[in-house]
Amino acid sequence: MRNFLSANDVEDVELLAQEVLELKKNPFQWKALGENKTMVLIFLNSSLRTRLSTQKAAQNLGMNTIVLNLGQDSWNMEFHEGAVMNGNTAEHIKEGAAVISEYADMIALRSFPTLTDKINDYQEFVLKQFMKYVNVPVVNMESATVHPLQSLTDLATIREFSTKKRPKVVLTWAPHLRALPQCVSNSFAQWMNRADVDFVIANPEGYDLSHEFRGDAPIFRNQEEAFKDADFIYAKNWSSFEQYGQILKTDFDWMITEEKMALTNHAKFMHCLPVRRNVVVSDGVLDSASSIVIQQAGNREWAAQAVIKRILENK
Ligand code: AN0
Ligand code: CP
Repeated sequence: MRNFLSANDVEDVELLAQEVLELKKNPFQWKALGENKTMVLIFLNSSLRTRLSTQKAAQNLGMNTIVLNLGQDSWNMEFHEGAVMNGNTAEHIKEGAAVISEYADMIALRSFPTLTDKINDYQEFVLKQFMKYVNVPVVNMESATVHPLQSLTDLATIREFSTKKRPKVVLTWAPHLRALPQCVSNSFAQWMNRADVDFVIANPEGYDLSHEFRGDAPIFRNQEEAFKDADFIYAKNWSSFEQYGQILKTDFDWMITEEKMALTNHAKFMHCLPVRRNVVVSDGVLDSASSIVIQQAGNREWAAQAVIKRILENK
């Protein structure tokens, strides 16, 4: 593998998820692989899990890590070709990406969508501009449309906790006060559609994800109906794709509650975190034994390690 930008860089998602769980058993076995190599992690947005787990993963493989909060500790970067840089951007991505490549053997990038410019976002403008000028392998730490390190983690976690070969997995929209990206949900759908699971989506009218990612997964407008016989409930808020970046539903009746979880087949509750308690999901669910959000977040380390290892090995 040269880059890890989305599920499209992975031939067999189930095989990679197995590698994640294997690495978890013996994380320091490959310490020599990354010796004297440096990973630069670039953040254009906030992060807790991705920031810590990706650094640890690289360090477990013997790499050195440097974190750069772009625009905060460095100059504001210009991404547009031919820009007259008389505004507040001081450095162009042409030099920026090339210079970072001089110091890095691998680069990881987080850059959220604008949620105002649908065309730019869904063309992955920032990531593509970056890829044009970078000279080393790149790991996507959440871009405008996907979050593949999260989705690989999610698949590995489902395999770890599943008692069935083909569990029923429900991706459900949940309420939120802010307009959030579609990335986690797009990406989860893309990975689940390629995995050996029975996958359905529940979301209110106006919140259908892009067909590019949801594929032919059944969509339920009735959340409670979707929950029947579910083995995994994966909750996430996203803003509308159709009415791009808008919040269309402001009440909380899609919040995940214990009553709704009782409709499932003793399902495990999953969320990528951070999560707003008693908005997205009730305390009762999050604090119950059915919630595996902490174990899920823990698996981010092994997922990142499986990806970085494959890139270091170039296979
Ligand atoms: C981000 C999102 O929804 O994409 C990051 C999640 C991993 N979440 C928030 O902005 C709250
Ligand atoms: N789930 C996740 O990516 O969390 P952070 O935004 O904190 O990295």
